[in-house]
Amino acid sequence: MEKNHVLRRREVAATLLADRGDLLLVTGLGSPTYDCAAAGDHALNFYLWGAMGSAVTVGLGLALAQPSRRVLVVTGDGEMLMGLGALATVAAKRPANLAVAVIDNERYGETGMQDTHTAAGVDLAGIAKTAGFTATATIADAAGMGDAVRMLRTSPGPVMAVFKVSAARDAFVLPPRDGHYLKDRFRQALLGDAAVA
Ligand SMILES: Cc1ncc(C[n+]2csc(CCOP(=O)(O)OP(=O)(O)O)c2C)c(N)n1
Ligand SMILES: [Mg+2]
Repeated sequence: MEKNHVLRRREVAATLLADRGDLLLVTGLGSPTYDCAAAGDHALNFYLWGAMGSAVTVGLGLALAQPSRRVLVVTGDGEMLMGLGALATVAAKRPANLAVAVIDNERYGETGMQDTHTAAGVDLAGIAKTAGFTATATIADAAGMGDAVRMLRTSPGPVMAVFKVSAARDAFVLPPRDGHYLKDRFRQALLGDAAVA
């Protein structure tokens, strides 16, 4: 049941991050990281270069530690499938400031475009909703983008939007890769002088 989805992942990421304000961003490894870097590197971007399956739990920890800040996790369908248990933990903690965007190309893009289970119809938004997320949506065309972005930015969380995107590949856009640098840069931008304590 392969489908040709019309949304392009780079446009989705750029739309999600336009006028981002003081949004805190966590990105899942691989292509979603490149998509967000292509939208513009930022000190409040925390890129996960590995740790497949943990993007949502990293976002959850951040959301609980910084309850007055909006936290957005942008990850892939393969990464999300590997960390499904995180959705239950998020639902149990109910962080009102946590939003999850899944860029769903129905493939493990980074490793050769093997089908993921979403290609077989597994419904990530449905899983999140049933677990206890406040609101979820699956978006497959540009008409749904505005409402989805508003939900991710402002609706009481936890919320999830799944964007069904084309499996076309985009050029690599690689942000900094040094984990210490990224962690220190993020902490400094978020905490200022308190980051050194
Ligand atoms: C534990 C672990 N298993 C496998 C990999 C290899 N790997 C890196 S990215 C990736 C695919 C990610 O797929 P998805 O999240 O859907 O991102 P896409 O590239 O499709 O946007 C895989 C299998 C890894 N880095 N770590
Ligand atoms: Mg994928």
